Amino acid sequence: MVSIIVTHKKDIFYLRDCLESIAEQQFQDYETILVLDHTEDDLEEIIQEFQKEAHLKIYKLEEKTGVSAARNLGMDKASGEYIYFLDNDDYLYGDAIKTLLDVMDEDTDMAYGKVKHTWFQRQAFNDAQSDSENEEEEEISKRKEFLLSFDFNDPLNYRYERYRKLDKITVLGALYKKSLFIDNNIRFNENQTYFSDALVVTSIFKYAKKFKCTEDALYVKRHHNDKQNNPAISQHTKEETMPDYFVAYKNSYKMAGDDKKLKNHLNVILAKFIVKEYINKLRWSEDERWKGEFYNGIVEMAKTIDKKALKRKEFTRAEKKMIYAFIENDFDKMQKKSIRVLFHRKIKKMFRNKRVMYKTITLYVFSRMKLKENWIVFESFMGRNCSGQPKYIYKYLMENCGNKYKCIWVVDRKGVKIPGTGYKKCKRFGLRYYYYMNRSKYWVNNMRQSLSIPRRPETIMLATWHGTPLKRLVFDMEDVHSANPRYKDIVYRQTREWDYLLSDNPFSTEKFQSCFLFEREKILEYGYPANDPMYAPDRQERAEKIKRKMGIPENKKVILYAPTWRDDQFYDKGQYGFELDLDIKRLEKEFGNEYVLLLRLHYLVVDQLDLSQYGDFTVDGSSYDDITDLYLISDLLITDYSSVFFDYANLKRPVLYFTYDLEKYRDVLRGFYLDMEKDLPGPLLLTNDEVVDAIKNIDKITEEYRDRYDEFYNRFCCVDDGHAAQRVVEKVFH
Ligand code: C2G
Repeated sequence: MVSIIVTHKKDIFYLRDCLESIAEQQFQDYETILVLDHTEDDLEEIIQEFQKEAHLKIYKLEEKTGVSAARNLGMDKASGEYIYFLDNDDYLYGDAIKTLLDVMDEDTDMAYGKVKHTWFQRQAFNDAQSDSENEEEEEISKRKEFLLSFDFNDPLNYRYERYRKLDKITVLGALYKKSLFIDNNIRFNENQTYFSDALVVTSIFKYAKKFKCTEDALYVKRHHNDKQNNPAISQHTKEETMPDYFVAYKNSYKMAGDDKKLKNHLNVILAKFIVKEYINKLRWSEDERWKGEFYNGIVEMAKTIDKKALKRKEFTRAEKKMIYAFIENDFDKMQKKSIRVLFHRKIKKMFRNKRVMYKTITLYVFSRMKLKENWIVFESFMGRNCSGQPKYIYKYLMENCGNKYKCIWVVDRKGVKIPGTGYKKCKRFGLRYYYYMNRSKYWVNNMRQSLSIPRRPETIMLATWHGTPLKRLVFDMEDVHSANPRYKDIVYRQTREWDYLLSDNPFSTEKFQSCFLFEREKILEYGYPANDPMYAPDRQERAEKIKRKMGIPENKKVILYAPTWRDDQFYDKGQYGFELDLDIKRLEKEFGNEYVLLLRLHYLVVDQLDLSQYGDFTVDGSSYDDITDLYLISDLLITDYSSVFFDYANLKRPVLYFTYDLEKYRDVLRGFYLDMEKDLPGPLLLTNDEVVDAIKNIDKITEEYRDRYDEFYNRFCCVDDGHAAQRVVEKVFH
């Protein structure tokens, strides 16, 4: 009854989710037409696996290539009464097909579901979706109300929201009667690589007599978050796609015929393209075609614009004038108007957004001042404290270089303590921050720097990073579950600004190259300055002093619990929650006489722990600025997937892993570089019982893990020797 048309060229990794989602449809009267477009993937295994389950029928493109040709072939081969297009990197949620069929009746030509965008693989999406379904109920009913206010017999009304940009128009997410395509000879233009959906959708809008829609049939459209290695079609450059843009627009316009409403929509799409996208290309692109060939192409299309179609609130007066200049084919006027539009926008943005204002001031004022050769800006953990590698590099400079350097610390609030004297502080993203950053020759940062600071060519950035990676990072991650979806792209741009990257061991050196797509020559495998104190001759006395300062009795041993953050427990961008699974009451009962428990949550976790109920047994270490101090005073570390244990191992003290959510963390959220079961210097403990047991038998465990610990130490702590800061300073600062 239904033919699901899936086209495949590459990305076998994504295809599994796609086919699985089809196989799990309860509705069984369908076929999956899988059209292979000269793929180099070895699909034998996956085809065998899904042959029956997903009712596969395989066809190959012979002479032709491209999504359009593949979809056309799929339509030719489809035997169903209905067709549904599904890209090989997307998937269905729940019983999408049946849900669509249920709303169809005799004379309905198509039924729209909802297209939902995601950066997640299917399992994570499903989890998140079912979690949010209950919570969102209220919102859903509101949306439904809104939808119901539309005239359902007019497809454009419902689709209007999505019918705004040519590259947003899609045939996906809807079930069509095949006869709609055949009777009206609707096919994808095989000469087009991009935007071939536009003409098809315009034709559908023109010919479909009756349509239905349901919010409950979800098509999940997956973004590719790895623009560098694996670009999706929509991530190709504008310059590449422009020729197809013209073809798609013109053909769609022609197809609209005398349908005024459709024509108006197309006009608005073009006008928006001019004032939102073309204008930036004209201003910033070095490609001359934006002033020649592409300009002419747009003029050609703009001739059809009906000025009345623009009479909406969507365009400002200046924008309209710019569009009119296109209609009149007056390049000079258009350019002048475009400058005005951009100027208005910039001013508006500056008053709305302080950072834009400061950036502009930096560009026009600060960057014209002289560069300060001896200024160094330090930032650790986004200004949260003075710790990590930046702190120990700074300390070394203070102790060994006299007044040669002026050090500036970036802080995110008042009260961040900085050791020593003679330093300056500036608030992160304040005007002085822009000033110091722009004028200083050196930047030292243990995380990724903000891209909003205009950087001079002479600036030298030392990226120290903040740990040997256990969890897969950036380009080694297949999926990104963190809150910012443009993650990979942003990291790529940030890491291009790094002149040096510090590494603690050969393992990190190797991983940093792949996870940041980073050059070996710029990596300094010098060890971590923050680990220097662990080799200091006076480390014992230091530890006693810190213990006293924190009010921990001398006769008590210290268990440091330092877990990491969880990608799926977030409130907002960069703000994570934490659910404490460790049974503190129980630990207190068992070990209260001998130990104190020092709790240290990750810096991304904003939850505060209320420890008042545990009395003296617990000590709150979360707000303590420097974790190196906490390492020094603890006798035992409990962690999970945090890279703290790589640093801690320098002390050769026991480490336990409380990995109650190992499977989820490894398989869904992140994935690891190491084999957690084989490579770690301590046992994985899944329950509180096991934790209690392990602490009781800590001497036995130490004995058991001695060889593994030595191996681990030799592999990961082999560079640290107490002199990392010195090596770094001698290399980087001249
Ligand atoms: N950290 C801390 N307290 C914790 C956990 C971590 O102070 N409870 C600090 C430590 O300095 C640690 C660093 O943050 O070395 C990194 O911690 P991870 O938990 O490993 O987390 P993440 O920030 O994701 O960094 O290559 C390293 C990775 O990027 C991991």
